[in-house]
Amino acid sequence: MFCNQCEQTARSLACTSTGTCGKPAQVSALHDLLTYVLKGLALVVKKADSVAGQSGRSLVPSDTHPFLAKTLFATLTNVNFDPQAIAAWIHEAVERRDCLKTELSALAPEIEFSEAPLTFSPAHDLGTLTLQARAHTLKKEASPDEDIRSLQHTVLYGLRGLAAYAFHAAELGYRDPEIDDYLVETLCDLAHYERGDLGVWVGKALRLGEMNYKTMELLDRAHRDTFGSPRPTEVPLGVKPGKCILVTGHDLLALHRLLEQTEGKGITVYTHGEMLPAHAYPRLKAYSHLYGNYGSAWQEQKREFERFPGAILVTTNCLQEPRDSYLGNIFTTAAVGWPGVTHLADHDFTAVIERALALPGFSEEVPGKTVTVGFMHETVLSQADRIIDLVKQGRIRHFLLVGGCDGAKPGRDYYTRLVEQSPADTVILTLACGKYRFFDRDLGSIDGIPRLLDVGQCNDAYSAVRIALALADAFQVGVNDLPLHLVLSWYEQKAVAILLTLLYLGVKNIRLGPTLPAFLTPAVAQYLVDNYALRPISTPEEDLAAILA
Ligand code: SF4
Ligand code: SF3
Repeated sequence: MFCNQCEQTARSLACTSTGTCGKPAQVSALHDLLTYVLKGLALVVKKADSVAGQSGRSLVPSDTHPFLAKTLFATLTNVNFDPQAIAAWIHEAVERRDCLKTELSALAPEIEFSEAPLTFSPAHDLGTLTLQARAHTLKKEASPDEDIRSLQHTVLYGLRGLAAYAFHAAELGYRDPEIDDYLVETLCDLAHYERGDLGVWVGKALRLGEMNYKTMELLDRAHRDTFGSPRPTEVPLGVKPGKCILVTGHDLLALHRLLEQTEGKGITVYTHGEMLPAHAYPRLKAYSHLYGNYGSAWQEQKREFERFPGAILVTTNCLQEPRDSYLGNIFTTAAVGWPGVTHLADHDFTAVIERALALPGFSEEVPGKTVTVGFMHETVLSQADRIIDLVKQGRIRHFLLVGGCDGAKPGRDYYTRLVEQSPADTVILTLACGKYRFFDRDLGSIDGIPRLLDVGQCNDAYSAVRIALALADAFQVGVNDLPLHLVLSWYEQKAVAILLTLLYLGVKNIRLGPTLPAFLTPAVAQYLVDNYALRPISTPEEDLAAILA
């Protein structure tokens, strides 16, 4: 086993026996094999596209790209641990590949299918399939040059993150042919890992950042068109008596379908983790049984799920191994899976609802604080004139974007301390699950503008970028000349995609923690330091002093 794609990789090098995330070696091997056969599917899609270009008829079924997106998403950290589910996708990818090969051969017999991922034949039993997988690990299917391999893995991990956004957008009916083509193109590039020098792969990493920006923009549009533009909304953190369902993850459509199916059933729906910003969307908050937020970030789930007296629906990352105490209460959907946990397809949530009705629910009201969510780009930019005036008057001196993933490492309290120590003339924009470290702090406001603005999920990083670019425009300066500093925390591969987007946009001086990615070799990391002044976090005191200087 070799996996180094996330921040909690063993010894900050790689997980080589079992994942710190709980991913067994077999599942890791199957993730790698799935990636390999997806490259094979992409290679034949590319050939089919070139023939279609000549004949004017597309041979590629329209659900191919969403399939690529969903299955790449399944290999992201803490998404799918179910060997049977992954094996089924490996077989489906090969079936799709072979159907397309047959059609293509009939139309253009001169086309050759000699590249290795185009001829690979998967075994039907799981044991042999796992043995086959060992020949196609991510390390073997990449350049022998460690710096080029580092960039190829950066592109692959970024692609997994981008695929998550593309999957959510496609579910809502939003596709962009450029993004679909990009998924195929990049998988083909990764299949031809022997091609291209260091400079070429740096270019591909930045191209990923560009396409991730477009994908996040598409998802932002899909969310706003489908659920309405987010508005500041107060969310209770307490609970009320009654039957209940907890929904975690990022998938707003799954939440919407659950709200439709639970309407009038006497069940209260709570959000957890990255689902918190859902409360800001008018067409979601219109459901009166969507009540509040329970718990915090993903790494606290075992304790929080154990105490929750209802059913739990996991719509995306980050899933941890369920404890026996709530194994019967938890359900997965879409790309998520855990062996032994009931998986619900096609947004049919009957089983979750039945389980919620069978469980006791909360017996009494527990009052709690409230937090305000919904400061996505439209809301913040509707206040742009006031914000600009406050900056000109010197009442807002700094903007800090303190956002990104949460995780289990003790060093992550850096972010809490940074926020707590930031001066009163600082506005803090935050997003993603890392905000749970400080999301309920009362930081006050500056002339009615709250000092802590929740921009949403990691999926809403587009909003933060839009806000930064609009402020730069208003002050007629470059984004690096704004009194804005980015202090980011990363854990999984959506954060990798977002980081590449920021680099593509030319954003410099980003502080990244708790550690730099293990998949960056010293030479690649140095390239980022030299060209983007990317640096690891140090201490809140030191970093704040440097930022505010
Ligand atoms: Fe290790 Fe992270 Fe890979 Fe899990 S996803 S096996 S923790 S590197
Ligand atoms: Fe969090 Fe898993 Fe990344 Fe969406 S839920 S930010 S870590």
